[in-house]
This record gives sequence, C-alpha cells and structure tokens, in this order.
Amino acid sequence: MRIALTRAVSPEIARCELTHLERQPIDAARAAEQHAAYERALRELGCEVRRVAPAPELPDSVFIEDTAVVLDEVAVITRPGAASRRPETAAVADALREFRPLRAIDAPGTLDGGDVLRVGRTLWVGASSRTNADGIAQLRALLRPFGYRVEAVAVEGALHLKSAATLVAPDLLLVNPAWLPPAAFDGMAHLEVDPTEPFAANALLVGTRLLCADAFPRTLERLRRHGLDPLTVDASELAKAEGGVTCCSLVFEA
Ligand code: CIR
Repeated sequence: MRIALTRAVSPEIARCELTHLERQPIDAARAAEQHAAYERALRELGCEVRRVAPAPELPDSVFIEDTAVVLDEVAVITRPGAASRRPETAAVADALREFRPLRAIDAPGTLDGGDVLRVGRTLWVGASSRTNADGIAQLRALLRPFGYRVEAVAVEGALHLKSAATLVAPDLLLVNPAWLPPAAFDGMAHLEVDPTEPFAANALLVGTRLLCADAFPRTLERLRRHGLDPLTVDASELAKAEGGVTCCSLVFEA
C-alpha cells in the first residue's frame, strides 16, 4: 500500500516563511480547496491519503515534505532550517512511527526535506539557506548503515534543491539549469524546464506517474513530447507561499 501523508492548510498561511518571493495576500480558503484537489490527485495516483493532525498555529505546516525524509528502511525527522518551522516535526514523527524506525537530525544541524532528492541508493542533498553542512553530515552518518550515499549539492537562487530539480521518471531529471547545473548529478539524463518557467522543475513522481502544477504549459509540453503523461493540479495559491507539488506530501510504501 502506498501512503501519502498530508497536513491541512493553516488559516495563518499568509504569514508563511518567504525567501525569494515578495509577500502577497494568500486566500487560505482557496489554498485549502487546491490542497483538497491535490489530495484527490494523489488518490488518483494510487495513494492512500492520511492527514497528520493539523497545526493551525503553524503557517507553513501544509509543507510536510520538509519535516521528514522517508526511506524504505527508516524515516529521518528533520530539523528545519527556519526556526518557525521546527515545531512542525513532532506530530509528523508521531504519524511516521507506526511505519518506520525513526532517526532525527539534531542541533546544530539543519535539514529541510525539500533539499533531499533520492535517486536509487543516492541522496542528493541541497546545501541551501535551509540545510547546513552539519545536517548533511548527520544524514550521511545516519544512512550509511543502510547503504545510502549522501552527496551535497550547492543550491543558490532557489529555496530548495527540489525547487530546481526533481525526478520525472525513475532515471530522468527535470532541471532548471539557471538554478542548478545539471552536471551536478553525475551526468544523469535530464530535461530542462522552459526558460520562461523557472518554477516548473518541481514535479512529484509517484511510482511511475507524475504530478505537476498546471502553471507551466511549456514545460508540460516538453514532458509530453518526451512521452510522459503528467497529471496536473492548480497549485497557484500555495505557490505564493513558495510551495510546489512535492512539498505538500510525504509518499512512501507502507
Ligand atoms: C518555507 O519557506 O519554508 C515555506 N513557505 C515553503 C516551503 C516549501 N517546501 C518545499 O519546497 N519543500
């Protein structure tokens, strides 16, 4: 069974953390509708959606991806780089405990799940404004016994590694080369986003199916020309909070 953990949109989402975007009004009710449609799409892709207990007082709590790294053998509870987001992790740990043994990133390490891109037994980890060298070193030490390789990738100009690059098929990356040189990934095959759609690189691969935001028609066309068949959702309100399609779930096999 494939589980997708999600978490409700906080009514306070307009007070979210922002790094590269200007603050603009966010309609929390509209964001919640988009989030519900995103959960329906996850079900269409074969997931059983389970919601973690809501945290209305935590503006960014919908972006559950940042709070944990879930692998087949173990789940690592992160220590998010933004201090305001650290209280998000406890309830996620409680929800994951029934599925995986837990490990955790401790101070002074910081790590956001949005910086972790798994390709087979390799984890590419963004050294970003949210994830520091100590957090990456802790992740490497925690996962070495399970046979994972952890490779740091410098991220500048993007919030997270997965704002700039995600997997769109088991052996194919979608990359925004303006934010991250595709060569950073050991010569893996890649497609590039349309240069007018810098935020298009954040796509969510669920098994062999792909979920994308509908705001990037040119990049979607590139994916389709490549034989991929992405399902699309409107994530425009959540995008104002600097979130993309990977951020709102933790998908794993139960
Ligand atoms: C933040 O800045 O932390 C949130 N407003 C957005 C987090 C997006 N998460 C992600 O890309 N994994």
